[in-house]
Amino acid sequence: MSGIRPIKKVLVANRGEIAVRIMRTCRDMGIRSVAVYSEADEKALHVRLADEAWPIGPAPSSQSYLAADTILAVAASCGADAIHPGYGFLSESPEFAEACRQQGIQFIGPPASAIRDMGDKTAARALMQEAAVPMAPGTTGAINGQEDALRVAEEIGFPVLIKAAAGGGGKGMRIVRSAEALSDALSTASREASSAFGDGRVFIEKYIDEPRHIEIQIMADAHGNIVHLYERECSIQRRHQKVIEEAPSSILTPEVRSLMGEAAIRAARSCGYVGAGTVEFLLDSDMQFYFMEMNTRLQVEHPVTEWITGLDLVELQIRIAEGHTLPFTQDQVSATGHAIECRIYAEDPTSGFLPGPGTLLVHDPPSGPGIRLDSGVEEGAEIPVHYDPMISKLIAWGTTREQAIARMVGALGEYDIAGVPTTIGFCRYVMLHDAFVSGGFSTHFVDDHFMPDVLTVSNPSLGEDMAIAAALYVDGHHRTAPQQGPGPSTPSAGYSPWHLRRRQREA
Ligand code: MV4
Repeated sequence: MSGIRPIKKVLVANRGEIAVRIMRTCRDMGIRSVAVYSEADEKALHVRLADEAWPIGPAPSSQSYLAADTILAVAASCGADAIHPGYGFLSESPEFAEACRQQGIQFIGPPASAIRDMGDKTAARALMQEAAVPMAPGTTGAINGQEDALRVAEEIGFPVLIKAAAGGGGKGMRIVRSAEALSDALSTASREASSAFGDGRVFIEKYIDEPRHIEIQIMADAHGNIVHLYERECSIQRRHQKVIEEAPSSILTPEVRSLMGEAAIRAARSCGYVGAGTVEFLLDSDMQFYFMEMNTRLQVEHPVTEWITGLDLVELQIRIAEGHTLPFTQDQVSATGHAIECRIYAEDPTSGFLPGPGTLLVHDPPSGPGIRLDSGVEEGAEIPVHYDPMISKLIAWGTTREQAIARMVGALGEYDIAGVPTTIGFCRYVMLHDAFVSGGFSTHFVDDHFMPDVLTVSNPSLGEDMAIAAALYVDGHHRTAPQQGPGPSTPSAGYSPWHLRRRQREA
């Protein structure tokens, strides 16, 4: 008995770029793909790209992309052997993973038990301690009242961080710098956690100041083989939303990288993990790393890992779900060059990143050597108000980090979008910033270095940024052909300060 259950038809329980991304790999593998779509997505790209498409309800996610029973009914009707949940929506619902299994449909993801264990941050800490995965000092269970909190806090020393057991992604966190502030913070955090998650349990960790966020991609088959696929640096975030990710991290030493990789593998093993997963760590200025959480899904930023390793993570997920063993060992994994991803959102960086849904009147994406664009939209599409306002992910690869940055700067300059505000100018600002270029940044980058006025037309400091960009572009880009200008009235399609200014006037 081979134990292989071939997958011939995959229902993609998601929308946007990730649904499109998954369907493309299905197509490569000769697997039929099934789209589900809400009333807001009738004309969406993921619907057009699928081999079949089924409506699942009104626009609000709760009545469509989160409607587990409806989606399972579609899976039964269309004869799908497997469901790929993408990220967000039902991807980290242990109940959904379990319901798939009970219906005889392969959930392309980990066992429900692993999702449940890693979803409870105190349970996760207990498992990590058992598995000798480094963690910030703190509790492995929930805090039991004020006295317990004070005892723990004094033992580990202030500042401490109160986190919600059911949280993750930064919701319901409180930094506490003194014993006097502890009791108020504890009740506020617990109350917030109750209303946000229906679970008021909180725990305490030593607060790591100005950390970097570095995560390890792991891949586990159902036969006990687990590999890591190196790290992604995700320190450039705003309000717990990643904006720019890269692989490899520019500051990890080979020693720390392999320690982190091994710790991530132990983390995965400790919860019986199967499939693609990510172990997030905080890295302090002394290069000590601490387990933060494990994400039990394919992540938005997976393309940077794909590019440096040459692997298709969705293909691996599907092969693993079919019961195949990993087709390579850790020794056979290698990384080449450097990849950076910019998430392009329909948000206005000059007004607090306010989402700006609307019609994508122009969508003219960049291309060229070392450029990948993962997008779920086409020109003329609506960016609906109901979902995450991400338009696309722009990924640049170079043999060196400098070349990757230069290519990204060039591509951001080429990228033409009209009709909605975008974070293109913001991403360009980051790419050109000294702190980013030098690699000396932490999770505080956006707070430390970004003020909306740096993107306005009259800001004189832009001139310096432009000089840096020009230098980078010339040094790192190694042009092979003259840049083509789109016409006499518009600037060159490559790097140009005027191009940025024109876009901002229009936005
Ligand atoms: C921390 C921390 C400092 N010390 N834990 C933010 C998301 C949530 N998963 C946990 N987070 C943090 N946990 C300790 N012990 C700082 C953060 C944090 C953060 C982490 C990664 C990226 C951006 C961040 C922004 C603010 C706080």
